[in-house]
Amino acid sequence: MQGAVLSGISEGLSPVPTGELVVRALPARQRLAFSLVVPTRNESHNLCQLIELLKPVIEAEVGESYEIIVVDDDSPDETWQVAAEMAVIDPHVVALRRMDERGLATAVIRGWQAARGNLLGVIDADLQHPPEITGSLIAAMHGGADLAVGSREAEGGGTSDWSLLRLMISRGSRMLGRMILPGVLSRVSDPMTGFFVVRRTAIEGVVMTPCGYKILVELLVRSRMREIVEVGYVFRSRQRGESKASMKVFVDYVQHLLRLRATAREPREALSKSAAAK
Ligand SMILES: Nc1nc2c(ncn2[C@@H]2O[C@H](COP(=O)(O)OP(=O)(O)OP(=O)(O)O)[C@@H](O)[C@H]2O)c(=O)[nH]1
Ligand SMILES: [Mg+2]
Repeated sequence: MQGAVLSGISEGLSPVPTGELVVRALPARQRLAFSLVVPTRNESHNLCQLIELLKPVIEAEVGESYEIIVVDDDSPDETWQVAAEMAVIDPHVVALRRMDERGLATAVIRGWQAARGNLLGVIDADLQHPPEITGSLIAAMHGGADLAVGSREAEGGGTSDWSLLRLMISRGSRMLGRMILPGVLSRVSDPMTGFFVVRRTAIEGVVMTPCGYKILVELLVRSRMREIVEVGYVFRSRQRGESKASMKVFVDYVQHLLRLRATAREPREALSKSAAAK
């Protein structure tokens, strides 16, 4: 793995990539069909169930050619330990424990940097994203899309039991995003979703600088998405563990939008040094 250093390595844990937030090209012989990143912070009660539900769904689409990469930010409840124990017995599970970095969006990119998949996905650990929809997202990618988005706004989508306040914040965030980045965020009905699959080649070599939670917004601005497909899903209520969503998430989001608007016209393409050297 390029640019990786060993950090917090113990049995079952894999090295955490460091340096710029860029997904590099991989030789074809090393690649898998699909890598799914699960970012975690205090999700020890949800992780095993999630992975058990995901595996048959993914295997129905790609057989054995996949990995599920848990990226935990050194959770006090030791989610990283649960992931590491699974990684020891299951070759499809990869566990990363981040010691020096924090935040959902960077955790996802670190996971993708460690990933070998031609298709790269992300799903929340708390079962709010229905695992079975992962199969529909992969199938949409097999149909040729560059991005398959799990959407709460598309047909069949929705939110289960959100309070009026949460609904208003979510709708307001979407409207704000469309005002600040009109051409980009209107390409999908639910740019705030954290449940999607992207083609590796669409993001290879693109330096990302996300802040906070909203990684899809970053991708829509910086990467090369031709065909985008949406799959409706109902965002379930959290059964176990605590939410990490807060007002700070909203403030980070607004800052992120403004920064993306300032830099969107000059996307920073980082040619992989190794690719350039070849
Ligand atoms: N690695 C990492 N994962 C995080 C961080 N913050 C949240 N997560 C994970 O990202 C996913 C989404 O976070 P949630 O707290 O569920 O956010 P949410 O779904 O908007 O809020 P709820 O509906 O209240 O659950 C979950 O799997 C979290 O464990 C973080 O700082 N680092
Ligand atoms: Mg959640």
